[in-house]
Amino acid sequence: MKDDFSLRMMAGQSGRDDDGGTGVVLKTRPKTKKPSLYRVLLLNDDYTPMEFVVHVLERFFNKRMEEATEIMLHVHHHGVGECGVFTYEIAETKVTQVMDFARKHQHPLQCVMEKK
Ligand code: TYC
Repeated sequence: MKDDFSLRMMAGQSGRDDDGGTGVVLKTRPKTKKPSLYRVLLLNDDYTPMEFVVHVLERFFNKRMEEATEIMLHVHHHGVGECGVFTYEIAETKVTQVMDFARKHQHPLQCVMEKK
């Protein structure tokens, strides 16, 4: 197993003068790459009660009643709406939690995720 120092050297992250000899020292930094983000969306349907959707937004997306109601009405009128933006694993967990909760209450509510 390579140690952190060896891995940094192999990745060109020595922190030494790297500019090819002009005398200007530009330090290289270990790369920290931002995770991809995913929107979690609710889809409209004709049967799920509005109050249930508001409750889902409060319970799983930490929305206050006012914002939850706005999002629910947006979905009701436009067919789809954003509940939040998360990293892959969190988004996947939210989708599973909402789908399990809707199924348990026998509502056809659909929740999906899409890459930003
Ligand atoms: N259209 C539903 C109704 O009239 C309400 C609803 C809103 C359902 C948002 C799903 O994601 C949804 N009862």
